[in-house]
Amino acid sequence: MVLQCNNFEVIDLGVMVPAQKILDTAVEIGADAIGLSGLITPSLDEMVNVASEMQRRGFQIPLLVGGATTSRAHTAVKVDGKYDGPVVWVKDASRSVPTLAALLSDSQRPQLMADVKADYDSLRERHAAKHDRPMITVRQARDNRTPIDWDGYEPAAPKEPGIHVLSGYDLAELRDYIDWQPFFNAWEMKGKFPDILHNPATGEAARALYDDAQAMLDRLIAERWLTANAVFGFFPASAVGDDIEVYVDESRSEVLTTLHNLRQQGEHRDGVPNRSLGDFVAPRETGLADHVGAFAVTAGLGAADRITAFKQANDDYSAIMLEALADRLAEAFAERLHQRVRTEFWGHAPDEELDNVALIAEKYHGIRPAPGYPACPDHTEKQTLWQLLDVEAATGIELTESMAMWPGAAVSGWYFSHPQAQYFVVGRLARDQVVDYAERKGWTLAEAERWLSPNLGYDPDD
Ligand code: B12
Repeated sequence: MVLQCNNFEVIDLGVMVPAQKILDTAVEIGADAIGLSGLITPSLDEMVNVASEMQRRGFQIPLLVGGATTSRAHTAVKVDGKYDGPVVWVKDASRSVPTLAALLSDSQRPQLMADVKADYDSLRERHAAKHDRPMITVRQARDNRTPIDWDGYEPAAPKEPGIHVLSGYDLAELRDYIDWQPFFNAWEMKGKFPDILHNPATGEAARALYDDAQAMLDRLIAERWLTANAVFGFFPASAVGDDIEVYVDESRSEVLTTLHNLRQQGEHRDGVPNRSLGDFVAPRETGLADHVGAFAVTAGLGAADRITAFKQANDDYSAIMLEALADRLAEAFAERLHQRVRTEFWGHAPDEELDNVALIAEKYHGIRPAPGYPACPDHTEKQTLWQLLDVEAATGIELTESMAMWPGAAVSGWYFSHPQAQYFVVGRLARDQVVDYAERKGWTLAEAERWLSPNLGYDPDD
């Protein structure tokens, strides 16, 4: 949109577009440049594939890379080497105009590419040095697990066990749970909410945006533009090593499925554990009757058609606004549902009373990590979640081949109730853990290295 506003003609091919279609279209229309955007890490691999295909087919035009999950480092290390033409990571949409203008100008391109090359060379060097940082073996990491005293611990039994579906959830209720900070981030407005509304420099623009958002929320709730659905459930479970066994029923005699977890392997200071999500469920040998929860929510059903309609009417502003609000409502739904899970459905914190500020600051017991987030970076665990809750049939949320959810305004994850459960970053993995993980998942090592590629602490080609 920013490029279009600056007189570039942009052909938007949409989401989840195969490399072949992108490249065929580029040839067909004589494109001057190709741009790729990535939200979650599996799309990073696809970018590498597109770059390789551009090389194979003899392209020479620039390839621009952007989106939340991309980085200069990834572009330098993984994408740049695959294609001899210019490959440039663009920090945000506003940078796309000067960057593309320079790339298409014979006089400016050499300087830009010299700067990019120097920058990427130094990033590649730094990346290689990162592999030298000390790591411990997976066995040592397991010996340094989160210290939880299971003696005398009484896991909370879910008040309402089994699987629950909530269809057509009340959007007016979810509105109060919106975290407005990411909304302003999405519009690239810098500053903290709610102070941003009163900032002398940007307050007026921020207030106008906020007012427009409230007006659209009023309409979309009254006219039922969006449908919010959720499915969630609680299952008898035990930790076995780093993994979590989920049982068919409370007799715990038959395993229904296994949730696979990764463990931090960086060398930590004394007293700092090497965490894994498996630490937060009672180990099988304790004999404790613990549970784990799973959920998937969306507030985006119905959004796509309306967004297309806004775009067709050349109302890009409303299109972005609706998308941003659907995303906020999905996140608000995840927050509200987790609150209800803690106080009602699982009920491990029945007396909790927190306002929205305290909820956003996560001042509660228990966590809801989502596959793809730093504590559980393996996106493929969503497949297990989809099977466990029959997510698509229950809610209409589809899981694509590259582990994205459709509609886009969707969140899925796990519930842990232990008071010591906390978020953390798994970070880099050594080969011993990847080999072990591949075995547990029934993958080849190459498959494991592909799905875990953003976390590898070594070069698989070495
Ligand atoms: C908003 C958000 C969401 C929203 C909306 C998602 C959506 N449909 O867009 C919700 C709450 C629904 C969500 C859900 C999920 N999310 Co999310 N989400 C974010 C968040 C907070 C912001 C992303 C965003 O929209 N930014 C605003 C936009 C405008 O910025 P942007 O994407 O960076 O793009 C700008 C530039 O990069 C540039 N740009 C973008 N593309 C291109 C392309 C070109 C060619 C150019 C020139 C420029 C350019 O222009 C844009 C404007 O300046 C990020 C964290 C973060 N701070 O980035 C996590 C993040 C992207 N999410 C993440 C994850 C894991 C998920 C989930 C998988 C979690 C889950 N299991 O439920 C789901 C996946 C949803 C799906 N549909 O599959 C991870 C991804 C990391 C990873 N390992 O894959 C992130 C990075 C969080 C994190 N730190 O772990 N998410």
